[in-house]
Amino acid sequence: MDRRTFLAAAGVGVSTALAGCSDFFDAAAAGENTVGMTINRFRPEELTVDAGTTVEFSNTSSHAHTVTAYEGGIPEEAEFFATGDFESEAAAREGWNNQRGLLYEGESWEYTFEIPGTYQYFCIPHEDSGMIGFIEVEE
Ligand SMILES: [Cu+2]
Repeated sequence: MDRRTFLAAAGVGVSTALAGCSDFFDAAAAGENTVGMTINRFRPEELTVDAGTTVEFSNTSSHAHTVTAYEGGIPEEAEFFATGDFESEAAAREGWNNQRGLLYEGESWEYTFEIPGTYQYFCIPHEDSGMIGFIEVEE
């Protein structure tokens, strides 16, 4: 297969995955332990990882997003997390008002999930559109 054929084949694979409704296929396209983003969704919306796994949140869209934990939506012993490294959900929301803590197109941000449990997070500008995600961390 020459380079051109390969690129055409790869292109077909990517668009098929993006067109599908299944988070499973989107996850496969984005790679393991990676959460991608569309204009107003995290892909996959739910991801299960082992404790100690570093998850990459990658802005694969042309819109700016945030990755912001719901303070009441993470395990009690877990630390709050957010792009922009804010210390609380309120601080992150205030930061967004000042255009801070945003991930722009092509940027990514990593977080290591140490404590088992369910983590609920969202994108501040697209929360109302339902841009909410879950990371399930297993022992
Ligand atoms: Cu967003």
